[in-house]
Amino acid sequence: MVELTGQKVLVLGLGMTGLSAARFCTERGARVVVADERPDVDARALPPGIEVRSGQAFPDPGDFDLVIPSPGIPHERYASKAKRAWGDIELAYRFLRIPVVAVTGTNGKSTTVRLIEAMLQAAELRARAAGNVGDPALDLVGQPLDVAILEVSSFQLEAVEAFRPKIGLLLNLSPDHLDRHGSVERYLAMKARLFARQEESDHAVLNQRDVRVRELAAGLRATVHAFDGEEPVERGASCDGTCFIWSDGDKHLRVPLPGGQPLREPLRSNALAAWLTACLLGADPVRALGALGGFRALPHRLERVALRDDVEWIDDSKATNPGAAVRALEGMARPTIWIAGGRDKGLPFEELADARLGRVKRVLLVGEAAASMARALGTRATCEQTGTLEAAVARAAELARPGDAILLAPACASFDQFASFEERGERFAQLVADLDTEGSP
Ligand code: UMA
Repeated sequence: MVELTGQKVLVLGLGMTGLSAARFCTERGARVVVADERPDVDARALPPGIEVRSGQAFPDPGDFDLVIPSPGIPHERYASKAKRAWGDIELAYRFLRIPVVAVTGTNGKSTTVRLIEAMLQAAELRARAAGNVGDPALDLVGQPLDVAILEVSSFQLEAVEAFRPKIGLLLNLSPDHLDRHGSVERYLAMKARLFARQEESDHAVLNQRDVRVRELAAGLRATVHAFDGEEPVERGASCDGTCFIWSDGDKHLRVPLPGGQPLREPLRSNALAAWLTACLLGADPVRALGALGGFRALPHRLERVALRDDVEWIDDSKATNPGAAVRALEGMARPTIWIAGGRDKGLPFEELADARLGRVKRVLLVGEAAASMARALGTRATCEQTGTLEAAVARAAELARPGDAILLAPACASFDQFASFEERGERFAQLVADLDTEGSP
């Protein structure tokens, strides 16, 4: 526990994190200053007594006992001058009195934390997810819970110190956020901080199919458990099509999937990681897996938005990096028309050309990255540059035949044409719904 009473605290950024950190510290007797470079911040939700400095340069971090940066503010902006700098994840960890599960990886984090939450709740453990998934981590402090589940981004891992989750999950690693971290190596190093303080009595749950994750496993102190959607594992969880299997050496526990339905990637891997975590926390394996039956995909993550004339329209707008798009494409069961493109984040597109593209009939490219993606895909796929999402949807409707799928998996950020990946996904769903209207008598 940390004593905040009388401490001078500087909160950097007044978004979701800043608001929760400022409230948290004020309630515990700290003298809080909140700084945000935006001039038009809305400080009405802050409790009284907090000084707000907006629309100006950040104060000197050295003048404060503790600096709490929001995830969007890079390390270089405060770290060298601050006496102590802890992000909200670190602060929450120091106040939580319950086991913490922390989930990171390039893709699938939010789905996995929601799965863990649902599985633990199905096994009657009081569990709640927070962190990068939406509700700030500090909201969990003091709640009547058995387990805290935190989604942790590479941005948040820049500002941890003693953070030691009981179970740390690394779902996958592919290049992302290079504009912030500068290099793939530094991005990977940030992700690895999840495990830095773990000891042998802690657990690391790692994706055996991901080569970058496997390489990282060798240096960990925690007990390693693998999950693998295709091959058996020695210690951890695997899938034989219709059952999940929890293995420890020669001991194997098989549990049938609800409804006996096989799961497609990437849901299969995310669900394996979640189930393994629930089992390690003592949840009943059968009840935990039962939660999968009622689980709905989160919005804009491989979400089926329409099935008309036996053509499936899928919104994976959250696939904002090449790794996520590859995972989506490789899980497609139908011949696929793939809509991709948007803002190029400087990530390598070669990974797309190396993916299994056998089911891709046509690629419709939109936005700023269209030309560079077409170059990277070369002769691996037939590409058309349609410019806008509107034009891509219209063209996809023209090209689709019964039995096909149309997949929006951009591999890029949305900011060239939309405010967010959510807005892009909603626009896609709307365009598809409008096709219905246009097509009806
Ligand atoms: N600000 C500055 N100067 C800067 C940068 C930001 O003053 O240089 C100010 C902005 O004016 C703004 C505030 O800081 O008022 C915003 O802070 P923030 O960008 O850290 O956003 P929060 O609202 O605190 O949301 C953050 C996460 N945002 C980011 O990591 C960018 C949310 O993840 C997270 O849900 C939330 O904390 C709760 O934990 C979002 C995200 O995009 C969903 N995450 C990335 C991802 O998933 O890929 C990592």
